[in-house]
Amino acid sequence: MIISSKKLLLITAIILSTLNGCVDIKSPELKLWYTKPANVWEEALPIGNGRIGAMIFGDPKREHLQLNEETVWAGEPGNNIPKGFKDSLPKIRKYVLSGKYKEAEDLIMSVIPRHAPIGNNYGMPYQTLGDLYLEFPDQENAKEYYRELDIQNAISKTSFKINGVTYKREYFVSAPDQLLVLRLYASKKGNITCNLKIDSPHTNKTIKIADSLLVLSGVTSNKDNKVGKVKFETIVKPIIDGGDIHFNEETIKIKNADTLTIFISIGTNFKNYKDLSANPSLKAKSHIKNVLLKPFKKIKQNHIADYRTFFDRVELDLGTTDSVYKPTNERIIDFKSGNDPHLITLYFQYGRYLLISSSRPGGQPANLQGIWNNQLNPPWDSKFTVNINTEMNYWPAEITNLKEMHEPLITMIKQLAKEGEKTAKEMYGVDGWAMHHNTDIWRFTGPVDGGFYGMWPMGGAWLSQHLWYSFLFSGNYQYLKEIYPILEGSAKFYSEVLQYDSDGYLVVTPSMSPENRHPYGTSISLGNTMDNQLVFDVFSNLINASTILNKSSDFINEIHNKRDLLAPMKIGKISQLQEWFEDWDRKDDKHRHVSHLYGLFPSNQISPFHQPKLFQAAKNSLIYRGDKSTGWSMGWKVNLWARLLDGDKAFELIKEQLSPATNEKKGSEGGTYPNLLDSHPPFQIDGNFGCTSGIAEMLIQSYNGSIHLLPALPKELSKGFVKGLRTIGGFTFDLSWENGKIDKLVIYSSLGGNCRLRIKNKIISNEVELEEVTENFTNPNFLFQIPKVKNPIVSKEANLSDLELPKTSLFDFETKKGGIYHFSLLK
Ligand code: FUC
Repeated sequence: MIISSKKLLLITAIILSTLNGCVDIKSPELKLWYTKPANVWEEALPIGNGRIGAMIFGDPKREHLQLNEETVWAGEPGNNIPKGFKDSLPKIRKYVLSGKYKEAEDLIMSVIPRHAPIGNNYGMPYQTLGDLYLEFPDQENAKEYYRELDIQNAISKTSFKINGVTYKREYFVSAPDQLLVLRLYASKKGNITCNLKIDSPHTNKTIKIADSLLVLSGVTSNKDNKVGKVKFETIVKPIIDGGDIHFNEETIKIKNADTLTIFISIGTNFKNYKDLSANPSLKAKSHIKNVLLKPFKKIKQNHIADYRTFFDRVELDLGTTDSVYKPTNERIIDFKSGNDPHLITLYFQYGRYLLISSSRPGGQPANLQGIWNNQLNPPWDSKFTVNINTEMNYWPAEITNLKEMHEPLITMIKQLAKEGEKTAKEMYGVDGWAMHHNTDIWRFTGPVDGGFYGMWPMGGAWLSQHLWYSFLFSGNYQYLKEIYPILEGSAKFYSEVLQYDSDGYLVVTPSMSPENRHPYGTSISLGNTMDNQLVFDVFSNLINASTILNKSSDFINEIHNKRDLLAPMKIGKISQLQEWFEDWDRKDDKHRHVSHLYGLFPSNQISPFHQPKLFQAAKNSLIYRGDKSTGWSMGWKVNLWARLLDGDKAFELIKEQLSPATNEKKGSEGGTYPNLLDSHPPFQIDGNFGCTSGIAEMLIQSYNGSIHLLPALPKELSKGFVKGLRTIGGFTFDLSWENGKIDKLVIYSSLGGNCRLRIKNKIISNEVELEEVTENFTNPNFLFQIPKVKNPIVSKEANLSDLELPKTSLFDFETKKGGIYHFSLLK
C-alpha cells in the first residue's frame, strides 16, 4: 500500500498526539479538521447551543472567539404595517387585473418604497455580540498544529507544540448549563500564561472588571423608527489550577497556570418578542453560579450526553476513501474531481449539527446565518426571509429525526399568526392572518424592500405548511388541535383576498413569483403558479385537519368550493411548468428562485406516479433554470432532482454545492467555505440545510401516498447504510443497500397504521406479509392522503415526451404502535 505524504503526516500526528495524551483522533470520522488556524471568519469553526454561538479561530498566539447570542437584535418590539396601502389596494388590483403591471408596481412603491419610510421600519438586523481574545505573548513558532470540530460530540479542539510543550484547547457550548466553556491544557505544569480581553463593535457598551469577572455589557443599535433596546451582558469567569490570576481594568492576566477553564455566560433582557423586562446581568450570573461546584468533567459529559440524544438518532455511511486523511479544506477543493463519498456524509451530518446548535426548543429559529454572525449590519440583516430561506432551514428537521429543533419555527409561526392579523385587517381589510416575505425577532408582518421584492402576501401560506408537515410526521392530535386555529386563520385570509381573474379562477392579486422579473419589467402579477399551489395547500390542510378533528362548518364548505375554483397548473409552449399565469417563461431564464417548483418540493402536488405530465413539465423547467446558482438555490435543486427520481443529477448538484466558495462575486456563485458553511455568497446557512434535506430525499421520500425507499440513488453511492430517517406516519427507517438494491430494512412504527412502501426490488420479512397493491388503491392510513390536484392546462405548442419511470411496486402491511419490522432482500 502506498501511503501519501499527507496521510503519513496525519498518522504521525495521531500517534504523537495519542502518546502525549493530547488530541484523541481515533478516527477522522465526522470531524472537520485543519492544519492551520483560521485566518478569516469563513475558516473559523461554529459551535452553539441554540442560544449562544461562537466562531473559533484557534490561533496559538492570539485565540479569537467571535460571540453571538440569539436575541441580540437591533430595535425594539413593534410591527411595520404600512399606512395607506388599503386605500390603494382597489386601484392596484385594477391595474394588475388589466395587465398594467408596471403601473401597479409604481403605485405599490408609493406606499411601500424601496427603503423604510420615516415612521416605519423594514425589519431589524441580527447583531454580533462581540469578541473574546486570549493573548499568549510567549507562544511563537507553534509546530504540529491541528484543529478540529468533532460534530459527533459538538466539541472543538486545537493543539500544537511549542518548545517541547504540547498545548491543547477545548471549546463547547453547553445547552444544559447554558455556557460557553473553554479549557486550556499544557503537557508541562505552569505553562499557561495569557491575557483575556473582550471587545465589541457596539457603540453603546461598557467593559469592566467586577467581582473577579470580566464583564461586557451593552445595548443593541437603533434602526429606522426603532430604538435599540436589547440589553446584553457577557460575563467571563476564569478558573485556574496552579499559577496566578490578576485583574486589571479591562483585562484578566493568567500566569503560569497548569490548566485554565473559562466560562462565558450571556444574558439579555429579552423575554419574548413583546417583552424586554428580563435582567441580563442576573441571567448571566445565574448560569455561572450553577456550575461553580460542578467538576469540568461533569459539565462536559452532560453537554455531550445532551447533544447526542439528538445527533445519534441518525447514522449515515456512504463509504470511505483515503480522502478522509486530508484536511477538510482540501477535501472541498478536490471533491468535484475526486472520490470522496464520506464528505457527503460529513456535510449531511454537519447540517444536522448546525440545526441542533442553532435551533433549540424555547429559543429563536435559525436565521439566515443560523446564530453565527460577526457584523452589526449583516447581509439582508440576517433576518428570517420567508420566500424560501427560513423554510429551507427547516427542511431537514423532520426527515433527519430532529423534530425538537422544528419547535422554534413552529412557535414563531404562532406568534406571526397573531401579529399577522394586523396585516390582514389593516392592509387588506380582511380576517385571518398574513405576512409578507420577511420577519425578524419582533415578528413584523408588513412588506419590506419595495414592491418588486416585498409585495408577496404568501409568507404565512408557506410557513403554515410547516405546522401541517410536523403533524403528518408526529400524528399528534393534541398538537393538531393547537395549530388548527392558525391553519384556519391562514385559510380565512386567502378565502377573503382571492379575486376572480378574467378566466374565472380565484387568484391572489397583487402578488409575484418571488423576485423574478416577467416581460413587463416587474415581478408584480397575479395568479402565479406558486401562489395557486400555496393556497391549494392552505385550503387542503385545513380540510384534512377538519376531517381528522371532526369539525364541519359553513366555512369548511366554503373552502371546499373555493379550492375548486383555484387555477390549475399550466404547461406552457416550451413544455415547461408555467411560472406565471401567462406563458412568459424563457429557456434562458436562470433566476435563482424556482418558486413554481414548490409543488414538486417541498409540496406534494407533482408526483411522477399521479401527475406524470406535470412531472415532465416541472423537469423541463428545472433543466432550463440550470445548475449553478446561489448556495440555497442549489440546495433546493438537490431536493428537486431527488423528487424527479434522478439521483445522478442530484449528485451533480451536490458536487456544485461542495465546490470551494469565494466572496468574489464574479463567476463564483454558491459553493462551500473551508468551514463547510454554505455560500450565497456571502455565507448563508440555508444552503447547508437545503442540501442536507436533499441528501435525505435521495434515500427516502414520503409523500403522495407511500414511502419510497431509495428513490434517487446515484450510481456513485450504490452501497450504503442509513439509520434513523423519519417519514410521514411516524415511521423510522434503518436501511442498508448494495448494488443499488435494498439489502436490509428495519421499520419502527411509532403510531401504528398501514405502512405503504414503494420499492424497486422485492423484500421479505418473517414477521409480516407484504400485500402488493395498485397505484389507485387508497392508502387507509389517513396521514398518506394524495392531494386532489386538477389536471393541468396544456399549451397546444407543448411537446411532452413519453415519461420513462423506474419500475416500482407498492406494498402494504399493517403496523402496531411500537412495532419493529425486519426485512431483507428476496434473493
Ligand atoms: C432572498 C433571495 C436572495 C437572498 C435573500 C436573503 O431574497 O432571493 O438570494 O437569499 O433572500
